[in-house]
Amino acid sequence: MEHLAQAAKLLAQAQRVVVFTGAGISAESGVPTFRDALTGLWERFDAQSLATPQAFQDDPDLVWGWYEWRRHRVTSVRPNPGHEAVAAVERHAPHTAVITQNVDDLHERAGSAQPVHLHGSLFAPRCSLCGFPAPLPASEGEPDDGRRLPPPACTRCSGPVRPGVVWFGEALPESALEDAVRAAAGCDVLLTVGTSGLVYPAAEIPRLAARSGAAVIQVNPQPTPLDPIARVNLHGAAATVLPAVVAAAWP
Ligand code: BJW
Ligand code: ZN
Repeated sequence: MEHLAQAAKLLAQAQRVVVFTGAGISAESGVPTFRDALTGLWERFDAQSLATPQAFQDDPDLVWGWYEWRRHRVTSVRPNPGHEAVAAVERHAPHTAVITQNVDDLHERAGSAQPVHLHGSLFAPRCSLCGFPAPLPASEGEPDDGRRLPPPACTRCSGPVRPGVVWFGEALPESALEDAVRAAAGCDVLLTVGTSGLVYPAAEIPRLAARSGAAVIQVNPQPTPLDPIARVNLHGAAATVLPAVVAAAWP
């Protein structure tokens, strides 16, 4: 409780806030975290190997099938009180930037104005050869667990369409990374929620804020490598802890 009150006070007094989120914020909506993303029949694969350009080149049907299955899962779930609390922070503290590593759209659906997506989106496929944006395939219901699906062909060059996400070894979208760096370097408080803090360069964002003098507040049920830089560590689930912090900051 003492920690929660300290976090609430820091937030209420801040002029500029950054909320930095990872897969943990969507866990309670029913979206598995990245490290738990291979459930059911996908369990025999390794997420870190599938989320690579090499995997798509070697087996496009496998990778496209995995992402279509995940896109349908996200479409069928709803934002949770954690996402709603983030949108509430934006309403109370008008100079708030939401920076997410998530490829789902749950921040938008909870009312966040313009979350910055560092790792792209499940909803913005594009051609893997020429980069031309591709329409989302018409929904035929949830693809079977573990089912391969051939990617659609690009309408401009017939190349295979790929998910609009950032895979390991790929550069992050330049303007998203610039926005994130600028916001982190200029904020008074950075609230990091539900991220393992293991994947770079995104994991540099809370570290940059701390080096620039911001107070870092972390919400995570588990210890992470960000523990040492956090001024306040709130050990708990986002959907419980975030609404409590918001209620205490703006009673
Ligand atoms: C809860 C909860 C609840 C549970 N409430 N919390 C420096 C050092 C070492 C390596 C590198 C480095 N710099 C770059 C690298 C290489 C690599 C990297 O970081 N590797 C590490 C694994 C070591 N980085 C890259 O390759 C990046 N690109 C790059 O560097 O390019 C260089 C380049 C420059 C110029 C030209 C060309 C190249 C790209 C990284 C892209 C990452 N993409 C992914 C996949 C996206 C698509 C998809 O989803 O399939 O993004 S990987 C995956 O990890 C995904 C996530 O956004 C990201 C972060 O994961 P996140 O969100 O932290 O989730 P989890 O699952 O790890 O953790 C969940 C957390 O939630 C846990 O802590 C739980 O406890 C918690 N939790 N329930 C609150 N209810
Ligand atoms: Zn093309």
